[in-house]
Amino acid sequence: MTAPTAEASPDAAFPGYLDCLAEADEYAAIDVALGLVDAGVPAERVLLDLVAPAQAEVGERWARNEWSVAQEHAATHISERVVAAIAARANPRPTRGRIVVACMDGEWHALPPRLVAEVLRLRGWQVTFLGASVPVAHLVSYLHRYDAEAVALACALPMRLPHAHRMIEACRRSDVPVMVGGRGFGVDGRWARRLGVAWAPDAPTAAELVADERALRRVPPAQLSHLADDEYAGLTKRRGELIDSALADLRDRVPGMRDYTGAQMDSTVSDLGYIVDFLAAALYVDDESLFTEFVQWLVDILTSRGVPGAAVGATLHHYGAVLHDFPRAGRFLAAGAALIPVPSGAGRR
Ligand code: B12
Repeated sequence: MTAPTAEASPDAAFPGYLDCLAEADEYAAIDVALGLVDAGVPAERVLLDLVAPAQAEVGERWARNEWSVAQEHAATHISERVVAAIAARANPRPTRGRIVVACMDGEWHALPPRLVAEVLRLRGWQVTFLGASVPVAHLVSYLHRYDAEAVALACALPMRLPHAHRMIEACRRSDVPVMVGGRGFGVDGRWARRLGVAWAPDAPTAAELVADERALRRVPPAQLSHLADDEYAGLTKRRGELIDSALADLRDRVPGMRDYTGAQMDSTVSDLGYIVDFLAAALYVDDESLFTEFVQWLVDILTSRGVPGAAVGATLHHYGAVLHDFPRAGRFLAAGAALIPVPSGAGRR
C-alpha cells in the first residue's frame, strides 16, 4: 500500500467534498474520493471519514431547513455513487464466510449499512447487501437458502425498534447469529441491550464483532418484562383513533388549518403519527429518553420551518388526556411536554 501524501487526508478534503455535494457535482465528488484512495488513503478511511460525516452534515442542513429534500436526495445519490466508485476501485476478493446485511422492513436508510457492508468486504468477508426495507419473511427464507455466518440488521429510526425486535427474533429462530447497528438503537446502543442483541457503534467494531461468533451469541437476554402492562399493545391498537382525535383537536385550536395545502396537511398527519410511533417505541423499550429526544428533535425541526413548538406541546397534552389510563405513556408525554418552550406571555396548561 502507498503511504498517503501529507496533504491527502479525508479531513482536508472534507470542505471541498461537501461543496461537490452542495453543487450536485457527482464527477468532482468521485474525483475527490478516488484522489484520496489513489494517494494512499485506505478505502475504509475514505468511506468512514469523508463520505459518512458528509452525510451527517447533509442531515444537519436538511434539519435546519437550509437544504430542501431534493438537495438532500441529490447529495445522497452522489454519496451512493462515490461508495460504488470506491468499492470498484478497491475490488477485494472474499477470503471469509458470507455475511448478509439488510435494513429492517420499513427502513429506507440504506446508505449507512452499505458503508458497513463495504468495510466488511474490504476486510475479506463475502457480503450480500440486501438494501432497504427487507420484509422479514423474505429475509428469513434468504438466510435459509444461503449459508450465512451472520446477519447484520440496520435501523436508523428508533420508532422502528418494536419491528426490529420481531426481525431479530425471526433471524434467531433460523439459528443465524444477529448483529445490529444504526442510530435507531441509541448512540450508546442502549436499546439494542434492551432487546438482547449484539450491537456495533460503527463499521470497524462491526467488523471485529462479526468475526466473534461467541460474542454474537453470548448476549444477555432481552429485558422486556414491562410489556406485561399491555400499554404498548394498547397504544398501537389505538393508533388511528389517536391520530384522528389529535387532528380534530388541532383543527379546533388552529383556525388557520382550514387554509393548509394538501402537502401541509400530509406532513401534519405524519407528524401526529410519528409522535404516536415514537411513544410506542419508548413504551416498548421502557425508556423515557427515547421519547424526549424525539420531542426535542421534532420541536427543532418544526421551529426551523416556522412552526412554533407550542403546537407540539398542545398535541402531547391531548394525547395525555386521551391516554389517561396509560400511566407509563402519561409520564413520557409529560416529560416531553416539559421540554417545550412556553411562548412568552402564556402559561403552561
Ligand atoms: C440520507 C437520509 C435519508 C434518505 C436515505 C437514503 C439512503 N439511501 O440511505 C431518505 C430520504 C430515504 C431518508 C428518509 C427519512 N429520514 Co433520513 N436521513 C438521511 C441522512 C441525511 C443521512 C443517512 C446517512 O447516510 N448517514 C451516514 C451514516 C454513516 O450514518 P451513521 O448512523 O453514522 O452510520 C454509522 C453507525 O451508525 C453504524 N451503522 C449504521 N448502520 C449500521 C448497521 C449495522 C448492521 C451496523 C452494525 C452498524 C451500523 O456504522 C456507520 C458507519 O460507521 C440522515 C442524517 C444522519 N445523521 O445520518 C437522516 C436522518 C437519519 N433521517 C431522518 C428522518 C427523520 C427521516 C424521515 C422520517 C424523514 C421524513 N419525514 O420522511 C424519513 C424516514 C424514512 C424511513 N422510513 O426509513 C432523521 C432521524 C431523526 C430521528 N429523530 O430519528 C435524520 C437523523 C436527519 C436529521 N438530522 O433529522 N433519510
